[in-house]
Amino acid sequence: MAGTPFCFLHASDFHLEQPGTAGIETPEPLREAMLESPYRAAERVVDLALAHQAAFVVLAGDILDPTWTGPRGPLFLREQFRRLADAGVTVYWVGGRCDPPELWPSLLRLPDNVRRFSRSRPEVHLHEQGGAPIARVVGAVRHKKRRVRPRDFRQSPAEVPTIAVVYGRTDPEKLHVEGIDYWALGGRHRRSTFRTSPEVVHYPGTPQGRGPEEPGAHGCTLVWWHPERGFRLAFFAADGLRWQTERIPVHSRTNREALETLLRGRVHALRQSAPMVDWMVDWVIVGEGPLVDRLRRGRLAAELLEQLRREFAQEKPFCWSNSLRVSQEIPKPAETEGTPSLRDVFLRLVQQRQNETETVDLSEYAEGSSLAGQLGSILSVEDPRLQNQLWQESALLGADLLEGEGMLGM
Ligand SMILES: [Mn+2]
Repeated sequence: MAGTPFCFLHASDFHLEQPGTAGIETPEPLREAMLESPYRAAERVVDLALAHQAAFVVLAGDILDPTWTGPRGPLFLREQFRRLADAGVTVYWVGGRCDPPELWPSLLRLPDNVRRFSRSRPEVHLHEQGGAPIARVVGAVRHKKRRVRPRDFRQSPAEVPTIAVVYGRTDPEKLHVEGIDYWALGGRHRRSTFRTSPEVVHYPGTPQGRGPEEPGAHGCTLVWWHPERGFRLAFFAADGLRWQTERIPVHSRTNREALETLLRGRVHALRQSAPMVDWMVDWVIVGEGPLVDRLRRGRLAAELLEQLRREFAQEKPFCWSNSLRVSQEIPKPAETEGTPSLRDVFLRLVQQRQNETETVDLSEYAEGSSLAGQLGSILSVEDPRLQNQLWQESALLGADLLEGEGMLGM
């Protein structure tokens, strides 16, 4: 392919209407940061486009739902579009589930640098720079009743690369049609690249995680195109607040002081890895031993959580410990020779029973009791999810209760 090298920015799912989630104990400054986080992330995306002199920005849907943001959302976005307009950057915006063109307030005119796609049949824009075309951008709004039809996007071959902007779930395997070199997708909150050759199939994900189910860094993608090298994608973080689940392994001799040191060390490591972001951390302690037992059932977990919050949520960057719990994985019996401990016998039984898929039926234990009739329905568990939970809880309880059994024999 001939043509001029250029760079563009690919982003989606700003969801300005969705603040992050925070527990009731979250301190005020962090709650404030959480409410603002989608806006700050969107602003950083624009900063990145300007800093890297992107030729254009591609927005692949779910940018904002104006009915939920109120006037603030569209006003903010118009301001960001203006910043791009001042630098001569065009915005190609395809609507998704929450931002169909008809929801945009008609009183608020979009700046001229914004091209909104408004039809469900693909429209083609030729992007020019200095009077010469450098890229083709093809886009269509989501059709409410049907999945994306890749063949609708088919284009005749061109001298310049062609970028298709599409919102929604699609089968990445099917995104292979004549004349499309880059599928700029939106609607998935997790960043994912399905293919980089022969064409690129990429979701940049949301620029801001909203809760523990969206952990790790979030941002947008800067894409460089070169006539010989094709597309090169680079991730840039835009989030100001980051969720993380940190697993801390302990063993049977780990004591409280050692655990505190491990936790502190991990906080420092997180802060060092991204000094500009605030962290929301869920701690999971993995392992077994007396300490784990105390964490599971005593006051210790609450005390440690309190301590972490006092120590690391006073100054920026914040590291707020959202929760601290013990992993719910059932321990394995020890592989020792000789007479196994009662705990190991119990754990082996658990392993055996887990592989069987029978209904858990405890009604025989209630036989002869006056409550048998009333209890009948809860003593026989058929729901597989509930059954699993029951197994897990009872296995953990048993393992913990038998933990110190060696002592009894002494
Ligand atoms: Mn979305």
